[in-house]
Amino acid sequence: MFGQVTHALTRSPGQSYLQGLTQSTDGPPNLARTLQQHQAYCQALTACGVLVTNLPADEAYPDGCFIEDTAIVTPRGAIITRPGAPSRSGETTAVAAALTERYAHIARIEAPGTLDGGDILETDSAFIIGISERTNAHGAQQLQHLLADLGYPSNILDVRDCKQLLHFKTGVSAIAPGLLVMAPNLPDFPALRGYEKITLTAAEQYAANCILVNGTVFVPTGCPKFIAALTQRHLPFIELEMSEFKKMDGGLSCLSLRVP
Ligand code: CIR
Repeated sequence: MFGQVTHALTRSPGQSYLQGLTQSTDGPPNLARTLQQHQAYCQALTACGVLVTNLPADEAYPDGCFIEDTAIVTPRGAIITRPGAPSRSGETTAVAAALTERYAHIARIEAPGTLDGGDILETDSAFIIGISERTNAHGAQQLQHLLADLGYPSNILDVRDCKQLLHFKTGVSAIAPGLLVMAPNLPDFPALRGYEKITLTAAEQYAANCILVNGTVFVPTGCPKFIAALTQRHLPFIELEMSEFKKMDGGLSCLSLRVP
């Protein structure tokens, strides 16, 4: 079943969270609220039947809670990434150790490739890999080969001209078989044709990064038009306050590695 999740890895934000990378102009995050929002996110996963393993914070990695960027996990194997931001490269060590308990074989993106999990969209029929400021062509091609070894088709596209996108999935998510939710200005990429699309308003475009967990769509608060579109399609949803993660350019997908 598409969007099925049995187990998720998350990582607590640490005291150093405020020193993380961001281009947001929303101001500095409040650490207490960040921890509350992270806890609510983990509780929502649990409420949807997911077994959550929360890794402890490592103060050396202010962006460590955005754990999605460190690995690609599939039912057939896991791939450790090589994050494009130098300050984040060491985040993979603890994640690789945690995944070793679950996967017999773990592949890796190697230099000169760089790749962030936030650039990898998994739909019900394919993986779509975005080349961004974080994921380069080497990384994208390596991942395409590694996914092919596991029997998964994939496409590569380039989002570097989309200046408002940190990662490909900042602008698009798959929320049901054949259904995408998209930011308003995303180009008409051939790889995205053939999907039904919910196109968000500019005011709600932060919700273009959302996740499907065992039939429930996780949505950031403050998106009534998106909620109306989900309701019209009889898609269950949970709203989560994400203000303190938005301030650090993070969204709902970034906070977990979801193992099918
Ligand atoms: C960063 O700039 O790397 C973090 N502050 C935010 C990462 C968000 N990750 C994601 O969208 N997958």
